[in-house]
Amino acid sequence: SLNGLWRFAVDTDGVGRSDGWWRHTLPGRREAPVPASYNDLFPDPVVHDHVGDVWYQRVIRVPRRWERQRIVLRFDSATHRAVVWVDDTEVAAHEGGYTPFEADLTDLVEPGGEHRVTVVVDNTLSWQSIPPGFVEQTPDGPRQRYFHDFFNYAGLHRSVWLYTTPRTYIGDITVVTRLDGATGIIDYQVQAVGSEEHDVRVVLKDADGTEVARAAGAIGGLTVEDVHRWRPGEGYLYELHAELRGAGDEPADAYALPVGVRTVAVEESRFLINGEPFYFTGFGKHEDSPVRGKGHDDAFMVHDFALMEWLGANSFRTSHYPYAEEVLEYADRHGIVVIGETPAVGLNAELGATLAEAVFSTFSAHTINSATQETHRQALAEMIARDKNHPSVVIWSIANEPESTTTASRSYFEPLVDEARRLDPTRPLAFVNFMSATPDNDVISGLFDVLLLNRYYGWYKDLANLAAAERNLEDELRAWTRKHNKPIIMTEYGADTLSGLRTITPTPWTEDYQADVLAMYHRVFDRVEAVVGEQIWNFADFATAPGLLRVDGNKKGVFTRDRRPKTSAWQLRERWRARR
Ligand code: ADA
Repeated sequence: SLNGLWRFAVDTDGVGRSDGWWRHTLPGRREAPVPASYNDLFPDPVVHDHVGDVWYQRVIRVPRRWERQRIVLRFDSATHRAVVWVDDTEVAAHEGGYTPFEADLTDLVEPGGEHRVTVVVDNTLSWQSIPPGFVEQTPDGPRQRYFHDFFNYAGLHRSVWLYTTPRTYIGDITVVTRLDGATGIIDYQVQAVGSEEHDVRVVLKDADGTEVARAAGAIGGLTVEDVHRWRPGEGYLYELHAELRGAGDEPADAYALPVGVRTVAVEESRFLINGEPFYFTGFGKHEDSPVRGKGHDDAFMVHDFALMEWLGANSFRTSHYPYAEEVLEYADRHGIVVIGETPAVGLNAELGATLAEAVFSTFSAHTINSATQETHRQALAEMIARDKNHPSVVIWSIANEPESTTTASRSYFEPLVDEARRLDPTRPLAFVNFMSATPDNDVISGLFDVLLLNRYYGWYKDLANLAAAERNLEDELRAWTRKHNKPIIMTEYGADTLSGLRTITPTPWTEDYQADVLAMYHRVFDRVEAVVGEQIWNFADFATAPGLLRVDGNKKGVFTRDRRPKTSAWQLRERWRARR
């Protein structure tokens, strides 16, 4: 891994693209850790609220034994876009902040040599980016504005790798699993890249390392009798060993892929895993922690999963972007169910227009356009390419709270839905529906398999009137069921809550009010059969954008930002543990 401290500069340090800074050593004034967002590292508002380019640089040493190998530089993410140089040569450029990209350095670097890697990372959001935003020119300089409710953390907040493979190598593997009674069938496809002749061999081992099936050929199937299923709560994994063999049968490349054998299906208003009805409990989350921002951290990850386990939660949504791969690998191993989401948050022209006028005193917004659609298509394709083999992922969420009531939204989403189904015909598809959408004005839900609803009865609607909130919530859920007989997952509900604020008569912002709001929703869920899941907004308090009406971030967490429980945690623990 190339994690650790890199030289770091913001373009206001006098380091710019027009000066060709990749040809120079960055001024050594600042260093930044990778993986981490850079925003909170320095007590410097210029860095915290920076709009535009930042620079990362370090020296890499290529091991001498990598002679005649293919050498690859991999970035697990660069938010939101990056250009990479090795010495003076541009080797990669990538758009989209939450999916990986690679540069093939084979013909550029010298085994045994040292090379300078320079990365410029640009955090600017525009009408063409996913997520969308715009830059407002103010007398004090540019300010980034956007239509989503989390801070625009940026930088190299996931791992960077330098790795090697043979010249002819396994470029990709796709597995799809099926069940036929007690028998599991794993359809696989191994894609080899390179000019050398090769055969493909595939061996499947169980969790003890015992071989249970084998096959030959780039495309095929493996059959396992009495298969051990991947199940919610029990992440049983087989391992598929794919091997390329050269002309003289010598091993060329090999790759081991964990495989969970499970099926996912929607039948009327039921959501089935392995043919059995599944009820989602858990959260919408964020990659968010003090100091690191969105920087991936194994300690925070394990702690968050341990807290979810303590509560008895069985699932979460990667709101509002694909999370670090480590998170999905953990979910695979521990049987946690995931709704995977693209970074298409804030694609809401109606809301954007209202916000733009009310908060930013500017024009009406156009977040739905063909350039955004193309960026969105790429983000969707990259998410599916990265995450298709994770058994934990059971639904793709194509967007969070987009506009969904106009003909423009219909023509925007139709081709994206077709594309998602072409890329992955096996997983149910959904989008997360905004609170102003109703069964009557919505024009896109018919394209999808599951209804994901974000509703704030008792907070943005019917504040401090939980009797009205309860009636209105139930009426709305029944109306959706009448219109589309599909499973409903409440993917957001909750209330901002200041940890430590208590009252005897529940009052908004208190811990007691949050507990009452959640209890009200749960009574309704238990009465409406089509509801197959509850994911509270949010697991923990998180940092938000300046400009939205927030006090020190979004406080809808069941845990504080440093993961101390609020009162509602015990109520959830009782409910969710009893359900298991
Ligand atoms: C939206 C949005 C979330 C969020 C929430 C809130 O529904 O999907 O990102 O922060 O509102 O708390 O207002």
